[in-house]
Amino acid sequence: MAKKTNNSDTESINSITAKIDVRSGMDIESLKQAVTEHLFYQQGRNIANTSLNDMYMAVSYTIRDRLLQREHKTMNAVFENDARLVSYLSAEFLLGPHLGVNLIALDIFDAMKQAVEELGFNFGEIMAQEEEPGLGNGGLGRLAACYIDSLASLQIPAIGYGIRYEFGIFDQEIRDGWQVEKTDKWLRKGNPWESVRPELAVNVNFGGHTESYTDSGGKVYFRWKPAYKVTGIPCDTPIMGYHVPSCNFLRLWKSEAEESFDFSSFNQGDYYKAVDYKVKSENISKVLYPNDEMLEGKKLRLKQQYFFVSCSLQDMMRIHLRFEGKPQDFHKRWAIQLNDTHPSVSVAELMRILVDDYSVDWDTAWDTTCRTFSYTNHTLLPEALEKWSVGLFAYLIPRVLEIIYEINHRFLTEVSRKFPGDEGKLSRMSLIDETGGKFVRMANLACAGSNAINGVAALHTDLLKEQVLHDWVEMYPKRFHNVTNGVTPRRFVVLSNPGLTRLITDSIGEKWPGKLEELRKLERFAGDSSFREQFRNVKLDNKKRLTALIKERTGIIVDPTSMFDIQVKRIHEYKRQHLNVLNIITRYLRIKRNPDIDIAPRTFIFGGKAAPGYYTAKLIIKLINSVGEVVNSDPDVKDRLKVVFFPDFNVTNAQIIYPAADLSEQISTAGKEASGTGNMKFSMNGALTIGTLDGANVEIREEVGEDNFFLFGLTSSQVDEAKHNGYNPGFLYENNEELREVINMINSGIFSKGDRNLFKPLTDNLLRHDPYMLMADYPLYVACQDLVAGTWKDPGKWDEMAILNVARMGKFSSDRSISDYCDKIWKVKPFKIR
Ligand code: NBG
Repeated sequence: MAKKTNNSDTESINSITAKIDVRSGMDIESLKQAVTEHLFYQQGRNIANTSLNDMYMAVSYTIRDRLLQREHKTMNAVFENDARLVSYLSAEFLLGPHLGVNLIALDIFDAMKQAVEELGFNFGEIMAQEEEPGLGNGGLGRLAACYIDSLASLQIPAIGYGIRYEFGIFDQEIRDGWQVEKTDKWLRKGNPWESVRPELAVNVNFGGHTESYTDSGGKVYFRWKPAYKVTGIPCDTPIMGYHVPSCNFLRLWKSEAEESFDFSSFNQGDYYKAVDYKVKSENISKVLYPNDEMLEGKKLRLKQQYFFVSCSLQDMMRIHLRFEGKPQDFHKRWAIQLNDTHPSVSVAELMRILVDDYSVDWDTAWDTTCRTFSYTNHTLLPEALEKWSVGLFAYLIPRVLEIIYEINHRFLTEVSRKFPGDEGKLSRMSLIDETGGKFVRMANLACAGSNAINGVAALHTDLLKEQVLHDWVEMYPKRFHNVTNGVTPRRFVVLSNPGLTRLITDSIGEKWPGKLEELRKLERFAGDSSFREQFRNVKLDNKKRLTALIKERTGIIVDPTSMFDIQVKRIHEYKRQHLNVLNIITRYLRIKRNPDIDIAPRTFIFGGKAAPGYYTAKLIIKLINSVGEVVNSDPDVKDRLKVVFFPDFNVTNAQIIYPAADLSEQISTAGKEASGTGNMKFSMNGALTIGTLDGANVEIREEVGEDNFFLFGLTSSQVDEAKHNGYNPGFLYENNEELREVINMINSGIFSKGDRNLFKPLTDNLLRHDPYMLMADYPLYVACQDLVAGTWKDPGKWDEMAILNVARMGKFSSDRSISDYCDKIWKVKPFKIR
């Protein structure tokens, strides 16, 4: 980093200005000059009339210059060396703000901060200008974002492919305790990170019919005569590796009409039709569907999937041919990862491109396809398994459906050869579900056309193999792998938690963010009282930061010295935010019964969005807010309990929330959460977990040690067993006094201004069906929360446990996950550029 210049020293100024490079310089003077030039030449501003947003834009353009340079160098090196590339196909990338992580990756955070401050601006305010690209719903999209970060940091040449939604996940407001959705206009003020590449546009067919034709040699081919085409325009965002020279990119497709007006309709006077086509084309990339783990089955969603898949595969084929590769050698150039089934129509689309566009024979094309793809499953919930009606497929992408039928025909022949007479297997494994209506099963398509299939945590992979994909294990045992999820410590520790970062670096050196196993070296500080004290102070500062934000966003005043007990994630019945509420009410009741009871102050913080059409999830949000209103204002409570629903949980807010947690709530019904990744972000920031044996909790507990994890609840096999034996939640209610009082209290209308019906749908469901076993886990959860409260009374012990959590989180860096994918699945190696 350059030293600040001394204005009186003209000689030194001259020597520095001589070196200033506004496009690539990394010293403070170069950065200042670059920012000023962007302001003036690109934005038509000078320092005197610069708004905060102008400044943010200029700073970002300055950084983008430096990223593009590195991106070009990386791509040139890839071409020169004929490297194999990874393609991560995902309908979602929940990126979060770019500026901070890019500064950290380039190692110029402090230099830029100083540059901006010398130009007269507050750096924090400038960073706060960025509208995060919320192009994802939750864990699945955020995982994709962590993975492209790690791919770049490990120097694996890779492109992320997805959709450039004009409106990402909705912004959440809370009104009268209810969720209200607001359009996410993230592009309103422009996006300085993206480069639009119209020269690389591609067209995608929709509708129409297919026809066959014969070449001069008598060979039969098929041709798709589409009703219309939609153009995909690539919008690229550089993805910089951490402290390495490599920079990859994310290519997101924006849809446009092939031509802006259909002049034939226009000339016939049908102006409306002409414009309608334009609108319909642009609609494809207009908005992200806000459902996670719930199929909506809308036509536009299938159009989105096919659109981005076709654009991406055409683009990859173009790149492959530029290397002078043969079309059938596509798999030698590309390893494509399917992030869930959303992009799984790829299997048929690559077949279409090879067979129809490049005349590759079917068997060769199938071999190429299977060697190209691998598929990650992210859920066991049956309602999330995608299927599309055959009618819709035939209407939108008729040629693709024909190809799926042909794949299925050959595939089922193979199945019946391997399992003669097993009709059940044939019907379950068929790519077409004919058990009632006809549907294309996207998971089956992905499994049939991939060389590797993986779950996202050890338990999830085991359950997949036992349950949902059992037939596939019997058919293709070697295809199955587990790759436990991970998260990037650059965003979720270095950027989010500068205090902890400083403390760790001062103690064990600076390598750990790129080599998270190094954190083990912290173990020896767990018993060191001065380290513990510093650790505790860092946590307190982070809690104060969150306290201020809570006050700003909700008006609620919380005590930063109270225990921050936090559950932030999508709102879903299986994640059981309402179990957390039952515990809060239990504690509230104990205070009401005995106002002098010794209860250490606790602040319960929730955050998360509910799918707009998911009524029960929205009612859970209302319940949290309603309980909060009563508890927070009850004088008997004397501030010992506070309940906060933090609105609009997104990546930006998450970066403030995770570092401030004392207790992390990971309380899903065992067997339902595929992995979870929030659990990792909390632990890395020194929170202790209260959790079930579900998803990656199992492995987190293994790593941190059972003494440093608050475990409770039924195991996934106990859950199955209880259901099998006729689970009776009503009986549990009758026989547990505390539980009965809690449920009765909700039904009494105390939390709903006397309305006894408001929360009835929730309580009735718990008493009669309770599919997620809250009633069974309730006593175990409350007892475990008592243990948590007891441990909290011994701060030294608590800090020791928390430090050990941080020290033992090495496994959960997304760098480890990506290395696993490279070794087990993609067979690619890092590609070091100088
Ligand atoms: C989610 C799971 C999480 C998991 C993420 C990332 C879907 C369909 N699945 O448990 O629910 O951590 O994927 O793998 O969103």
